[in-house]
Amino acid sequence: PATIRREDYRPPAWFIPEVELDFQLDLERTVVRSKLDVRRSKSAKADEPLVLQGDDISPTSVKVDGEARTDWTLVEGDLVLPLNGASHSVEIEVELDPSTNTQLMGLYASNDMLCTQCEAEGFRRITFAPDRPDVLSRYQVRMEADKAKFPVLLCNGDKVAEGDGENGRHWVQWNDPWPKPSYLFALVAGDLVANNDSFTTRSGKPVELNIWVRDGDLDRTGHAMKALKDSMRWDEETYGREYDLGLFNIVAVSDFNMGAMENKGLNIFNSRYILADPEVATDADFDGIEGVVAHEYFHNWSGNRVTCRDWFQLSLKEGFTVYRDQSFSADMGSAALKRIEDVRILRAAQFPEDAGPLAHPIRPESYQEISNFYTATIYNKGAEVIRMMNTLMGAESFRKGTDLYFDRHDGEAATCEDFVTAMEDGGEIDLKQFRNWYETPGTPRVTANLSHDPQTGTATVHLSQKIAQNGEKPKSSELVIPLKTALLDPETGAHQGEQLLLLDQTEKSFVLEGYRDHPVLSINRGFSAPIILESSQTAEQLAFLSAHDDDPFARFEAVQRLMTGYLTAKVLGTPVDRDIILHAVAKILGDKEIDPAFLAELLVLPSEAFLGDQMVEVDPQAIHDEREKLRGKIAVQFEKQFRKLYKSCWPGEFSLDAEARANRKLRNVTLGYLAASYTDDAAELAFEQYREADNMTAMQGALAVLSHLEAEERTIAFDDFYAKFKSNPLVLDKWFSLQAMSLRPDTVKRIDSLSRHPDFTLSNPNRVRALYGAFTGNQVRFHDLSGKGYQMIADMVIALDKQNPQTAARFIPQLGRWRRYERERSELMRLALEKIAAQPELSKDVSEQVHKSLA
Ligand code: B3K
Ligand code: ZN
Repeated sequence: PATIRREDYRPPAWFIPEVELDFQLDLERTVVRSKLDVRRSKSAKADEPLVLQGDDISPTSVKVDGEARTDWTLVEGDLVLPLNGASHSVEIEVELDPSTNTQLMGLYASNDMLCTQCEAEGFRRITFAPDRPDVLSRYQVRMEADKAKFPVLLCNGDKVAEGDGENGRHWVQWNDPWPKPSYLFALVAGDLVANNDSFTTRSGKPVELNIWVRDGDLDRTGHAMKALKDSMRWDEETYGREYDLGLFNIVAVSDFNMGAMENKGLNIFNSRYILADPEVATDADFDGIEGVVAHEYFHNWSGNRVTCRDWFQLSLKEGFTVYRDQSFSADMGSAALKRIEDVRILRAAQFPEDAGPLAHPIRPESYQEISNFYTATIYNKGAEVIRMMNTLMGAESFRKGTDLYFDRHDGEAATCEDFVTAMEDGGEIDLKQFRNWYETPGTPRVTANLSHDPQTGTATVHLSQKIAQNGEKPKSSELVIPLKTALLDPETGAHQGEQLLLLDQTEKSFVLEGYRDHPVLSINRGFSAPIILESSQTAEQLAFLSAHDDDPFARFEAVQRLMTGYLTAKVLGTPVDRDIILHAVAKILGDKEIDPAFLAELLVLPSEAFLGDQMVEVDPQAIHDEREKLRGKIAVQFEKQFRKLYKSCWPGEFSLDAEARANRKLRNVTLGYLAASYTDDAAELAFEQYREADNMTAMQGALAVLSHLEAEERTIAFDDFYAKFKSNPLVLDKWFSLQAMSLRPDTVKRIDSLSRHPDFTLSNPNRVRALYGAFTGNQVRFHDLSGKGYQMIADMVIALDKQNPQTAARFIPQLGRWRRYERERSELMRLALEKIAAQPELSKDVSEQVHKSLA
């Protein structure tokens, strides 16, 4: 496949100010007529032909200025039409069969409804067009369909007319006043009902809000609607951004490759990010909905009003919008817990990516298939880079920068460089060197050492940075790394205030005055920079921070570092002291001030995957064994406390408020420890929690414990759960996932049989992720030495690639980490990749990921 390079960007030769589309919709045969008002760019050559992208479509008719034309050609799917002159009207007709579109890109069918996904390059599967984000058009769309089968017809913008046609058909005319790139086009046709509400913008404009779902799901849309209204208010208050249409529609669909899509005025969502009630959704699901609804809504400004010039700029909208949704969720709930969650995600998904063969900067230099670049790097590291700007600039100056950015580029297709320049101009700051973050792949390593001179009372923080050398070569070497730091009194833990240390050279020292005693270093507080910290802190100092640090993230981090240090030493067979950990846990458990949700966070051991990431060579079984031993020891040592906590945090009547949620979380964590304490009643306890649960958080927590056990309670509970929820696909996904995450030795076999379960299908991405996605996260079973786990994933990828390349390609990185594992596993993983690579007809998506992983 061809490689597209950032440096090869050329502005479009033709612009399309106006687009008219007419859809005759049907599941098997849809006719699309388009009328494009094409204008030659002043900088284009006078005989530059019109090239309109197409993918898997062919025109049934082409007309220019009303005259039929036959002198067009199809070149690699694209329609090439010789044209002279400056402007024309081009009409094209295309026929589609949405029912056979298994890629879920373009126009496709999901449960008898029709919907679209165009980002990044799906519009070209609907009709021929300059399918690139820097061509913005005003769209007028007429949709016509059978009224009984498709009573609801939705598109971007405002509904301007509707009526009944012949033969039981009806039509609706839509007009979107805001020029947009083709990737933001969307339509939906189906038998849907709406949760209808309204919002008045701060300048007094009324907005009609609808969340469209299938009949029967209506009473599960309340949380999403609240999140939408909260987001609309928040964006007004925090960024001064108001909604700009009279109508905002959201539609939930069951078959969707990603989480959701920000199409102008018509967001389309994976139903898992809309539907929730306590009986079917966990607290984490509720949070996911709030975050994704906000994310898509925020795109209306960061993405839609100001869009991307080309796909290399993807982080311009995604990194910024993730940062915006993270800040929103932090404001809606607990900022401390949200930050811990954000960092967990970054470390679980982005750090490994940045350390492997698929590493790329947040603004990549090249790609083969853009769908492969919707990555944790673009999204989550992109968000960290925006967060660092905020840290450097301060909130007020940051806001001045974003105001100028929105103002200056409204209605335009902008670049990351435009964003940084606007932040500099509006916020009055120099970001010249900071720009290096945009082109540097890899997670920087920072070493931090503290020295102290009792004579002068000075403490010196010695810092140095090292840029990783992997993936695309960095052009630059020195990053601007903002490190929030405090020096804690070794007795009391008090400090004289937080300081921002800017590490902007390879090495730099900061001398701080006024420390009679040797203070304890608390650095990268709040995770102010997305780096790996290599500090020389002793276990004693970490234990001190884990008891005293007033920055919740830093306190959490101290516990994590303490445990990580212990566990990695154990795996390597290095002598290490365990008592210090047990003392730290005792202190945490004894801290009366601690909030239960935070306590639960502190008690969770670093994940097996994270521990593996700290090692030069990963042995998942050894890591698992050591981690379980420590868990068991903590569990036995503090069994009484855990039992007491477990009883005392019974959340009572269901509520979504912070206290009830905290109790549910702590309850699940303590149940996990009780089960790990070799008590005889683990299965009984978990089963009782399962039976008595009035909410999914408690049920799932109980099932997660049962899933590993050899007890009849496990079978009874899983069978019961299936019987209860078999008609709810989102809950059934949990049933598949929980079994795929089981530590039982027969898990690989169980997955094999689940893949033939009547409820399993490769056609639904949620179901595929539920089974196989959960399995690849199950370190000890996925990495079973038999290699069967790898083979299973390879075979699934090969089968899925024929239907849905985008979703298939998402599984490659798990195998792509083969170089990190011990020899035997490494070889087996590589063989699985080779098997995929040897397939005769791989999609561009899978081919790019596999070849880069093997290179
Ligand atoms: N912008 C969409 C991504 C869709 C990409 C599909 N290949 C979702 C989001 O980030 O909001
Ligand atoms: Zn997004």
